[in-house]
Amino acid sequence: KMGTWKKLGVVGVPVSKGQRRDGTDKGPKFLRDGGLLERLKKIGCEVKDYGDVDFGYIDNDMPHEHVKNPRNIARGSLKTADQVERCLRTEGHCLAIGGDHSMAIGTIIGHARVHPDMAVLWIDAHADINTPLTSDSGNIHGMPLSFVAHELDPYVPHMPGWDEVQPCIGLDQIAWIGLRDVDPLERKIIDKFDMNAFSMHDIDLHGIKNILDMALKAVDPEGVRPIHVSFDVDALDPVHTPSTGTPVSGGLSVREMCYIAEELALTGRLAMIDVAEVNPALGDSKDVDVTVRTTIDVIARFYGQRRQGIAPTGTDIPQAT
Ligand code: B3U
Ligand code: MN
Ligand code: MN
Repeated sequence: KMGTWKKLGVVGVPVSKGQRRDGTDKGPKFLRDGGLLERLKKIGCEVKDYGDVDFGYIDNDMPHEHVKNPRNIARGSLKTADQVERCLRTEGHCLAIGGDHSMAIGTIIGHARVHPDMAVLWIDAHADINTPLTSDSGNIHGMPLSFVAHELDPYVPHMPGWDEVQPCIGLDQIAWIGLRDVDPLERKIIDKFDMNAFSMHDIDLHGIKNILDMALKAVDPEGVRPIHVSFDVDALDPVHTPSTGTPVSGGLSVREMCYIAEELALTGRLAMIDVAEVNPALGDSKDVDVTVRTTIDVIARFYGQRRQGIAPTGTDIPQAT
């Protein structure tokens, strides 16, 4: 075991146009103001802040069929990919704080340029694998996986501004944990390609330890691949992360999520973490506070903070004289 990543770069991805509600664009600010970077430094991380990706704004971004904001998302995704690639090449690890989950189009493309063999653990209530043709909502945050997977290329129509957004991973490199709101045609995709989808039902049946083992075995059987965690805070039960756009009851407990984060940290292979769908515009100030605090707590466990405590090196128990 190599231990945990201690050197990392933080990239803010202030995107909100992948879904209908304003506010996720403030996610990076609230996580920073909530003390995320200080917390990581306190647990021994060497943190470089890459700031926020400049999403700019394209006017007259008319929907393509019913898909909303296609040009803004495409351009922002490519900028995100460039920033993530630079961060990974320089720091060796990237923490991307969003932003709605369309952020992962850019983070996965950027990560795949550096580690094309990575394993993606998608921790979410939702599968986010709608294509523009299967999506009911037209919200791109429900589609990111369809744009990055080679096998789905024939199912994804051309959209204006999307020429350079190209698939970069195979479906066998992806596993979900925490699913409980999967659209019928998303299920069709999961079944057709025999994908690695672990729902809350599976967690109830097997327990979180076995499910994490199964998910890792599915995407990384040899235990050698760089790991990309895409963590949608709505994977957690809405009592823990109420300030999010599409809460679904019956989610992961903080304990289950801490277990996942602590175990993944111990692999020593975490290369990139996305944190998506914190929306500080939703709920009252208590809701925002608990959402931000819980999210930062979970993030810290991906970087080595353990519930069992960590003894300092080079400091002994003070002796009474
Ligand atoms: N599957 C639905 C709902 C949804 C997906 N992701 C979130 N909500 N957060 C859709 O719109 O594609
Ligand atoms: Mn999501
Ligand atoms: Mn979700």
